[in-house]
Amino acid sequence: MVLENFATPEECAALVSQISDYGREHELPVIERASGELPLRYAVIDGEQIAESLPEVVHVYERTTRLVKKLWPGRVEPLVDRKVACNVNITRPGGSYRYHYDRNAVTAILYLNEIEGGETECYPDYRLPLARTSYSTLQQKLDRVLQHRVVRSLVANQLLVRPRVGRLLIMQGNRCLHSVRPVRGQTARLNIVMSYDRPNAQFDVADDLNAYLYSSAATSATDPNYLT
Ligand SMILES: O=C(O)CCC(=O)C(=O)O
Ligand SMILES: [Fe+2]
Repeated sequence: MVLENFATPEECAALVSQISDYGREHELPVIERASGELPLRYAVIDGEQIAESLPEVVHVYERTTRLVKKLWPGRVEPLVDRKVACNVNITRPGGSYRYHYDRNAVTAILYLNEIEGGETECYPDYRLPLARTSYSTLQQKLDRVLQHRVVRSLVANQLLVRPRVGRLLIMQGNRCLHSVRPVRGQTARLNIVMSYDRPNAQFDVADDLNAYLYSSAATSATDPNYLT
């Protein structure tokens, strides 16, 4: 689902300036992970840093939460892991985000600025879920086959969401395959990524996946989205 003008241009401009100030005052690690045709290359402000220093981002998250709860009454809550629940992604020119599924059921993305490239490429309801847990080796193999460029182009219904000021994308993050195309031009792509799931949902992949997404430390060669 794509909603226009979820945040006003003035709100977005204020958020961009607060995030840019934060980025100047703190050295944000750039996270780079090679992965098939498209790497993960971005900088991120995690939810703990946001709670401490970016109250306006917290406000937007609360507003989004009210909307998401209206869409799925009684069934969704912000993730308990505050670090993961709300993030600011900063993707500089040349950066991108690999094809993946999120660990959580519902993801909302608010775009704060207009840039060249950097479209979110979505394949709604694309995954073939095998079992109750989505982390098995077999699921990984199946996901990998469906992620292949040729398979995507043959069977998938592709939706491209361009970053526009105040635009909100809401998706079933663990069912909708998605990626971010390379950012072009001179301006960094800024957005707020907000995550929801059933009340008290736990994620078995959390520790390795958090190290992979939020630190520039080396991680194991296997994909931390799966248990192997
Ligand atoms: O920035 C985007 O458009 C997508 C980011 C994303 O998929 C994620 O942070 O999990
Ligand atoms: Fe994602």
